[in-house]
Amino acid sequence: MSITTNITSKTQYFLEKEELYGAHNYHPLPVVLTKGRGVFVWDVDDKRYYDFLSGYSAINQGHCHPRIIETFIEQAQKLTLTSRAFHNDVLGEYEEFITKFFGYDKVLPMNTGVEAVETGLKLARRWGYEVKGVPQNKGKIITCEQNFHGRTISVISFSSDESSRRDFGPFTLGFETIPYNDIAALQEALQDGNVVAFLVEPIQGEAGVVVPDEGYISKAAAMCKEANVLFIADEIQTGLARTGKMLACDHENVRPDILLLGKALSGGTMPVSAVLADDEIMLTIKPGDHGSTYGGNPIACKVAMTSLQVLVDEKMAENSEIQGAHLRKELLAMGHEHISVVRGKGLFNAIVIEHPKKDTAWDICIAMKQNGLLAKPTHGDRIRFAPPLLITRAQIDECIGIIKKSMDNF
Ligand code: IF1
Repeated sequence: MSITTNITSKTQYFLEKEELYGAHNYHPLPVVLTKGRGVFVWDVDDKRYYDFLSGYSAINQGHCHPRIIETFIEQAQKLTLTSRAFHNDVLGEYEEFITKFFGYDKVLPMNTGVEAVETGLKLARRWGYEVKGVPQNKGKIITCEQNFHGRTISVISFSSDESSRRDFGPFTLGFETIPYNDIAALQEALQDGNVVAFLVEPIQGEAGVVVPDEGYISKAAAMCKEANVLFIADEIQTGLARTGKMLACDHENVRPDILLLGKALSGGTMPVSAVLADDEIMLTIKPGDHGSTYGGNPIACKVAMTSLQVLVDEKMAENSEIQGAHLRKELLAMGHEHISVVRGKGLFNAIVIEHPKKDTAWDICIAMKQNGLLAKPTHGDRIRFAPPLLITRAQIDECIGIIKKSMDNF
């Protein structure tokens, strides 16, 4: 890539190790981090940065949140894993906590986000056959173009991203992809009586924080209800206060039939995901039908409870709403000739860079790095701005200064 200046020999040392011994499945910014606290991370040369990615929204509560870390350590010293072959004295308490928190009958605990997605898809199919009465193996799930739901073979089967799919076939059947934010396309797709579910991100993250028209999510949910089709919301990235409400679906008062959570459910400490649904759906899965070794482990359960409680106690949804609006206002006020779009909700935001040179978004991210702010480009021309949700107005203003200074060279 074009500019990779100021890389110290210490940084170089770690970059080389990864290059030599790690699979080349990522192209990270050339910064090596060693410490994090709140909205800040530090590199191996002790340079401090604002984190404007927040571990793809896993760090909503801020790096190394003291209460989350304390909970983690306390449980780690007591009991870490029982597997689900035996009961433990934390799982039930957590299940009660999270189901009451979000208002569902039941929860199914998993680890990574994509496992929650796979679980949601399995539940929808099972419900389709056992409750809706769809003929065996005819169940169909509707998904959206430009979606991102993870990287298993089934989930990439309905991806429209060529690099995620290339040479990974053959793919899983039973998915139909329609344009996002297109109510007419959904109406059409719902005509098929074998449709069991509609899987959607309330705001598309990987696509570059694509916010659908107001009313899209509520109309889509209502149409699914009408057609006896499950509305599955992937809130793995949009949920947990990121967009200014506890769930992005809350902006339109929608209660998904199946709710998928991950990432910030552990405040960035370990993979913790969850699938929430009511009994009619959840009880179609019987003992032995589905699960995972680590799903519902005592550390995960304790950490998830604290992570959710911290969001509430520290009013992170409210702060996300306020600081996000301020950030977008200031980005727009900058009126920079190379920023063609500013969009987002709460602290889930992106700008689109318009510049004759192809790698400009990457180069801007390198410049922001030199100036003390970390963000990552996607799709070549988009940069996501998603800091931890405890960021203050003064810090946002300082970051606006960094962004402006970094962009002024282009
Ligand atoms: C990568 C994006 C973010 C997600 C939604 C499920 C998952 C994700 C809505 C799967 C994961 C990640 C994973 C990371 C990059 C990333 C990402 F740019 F690709 F879209 F966050 F913005 N549903 N998102 O966003 O969760 O299994 O990873 O825990 O794969 O490189 P996971």
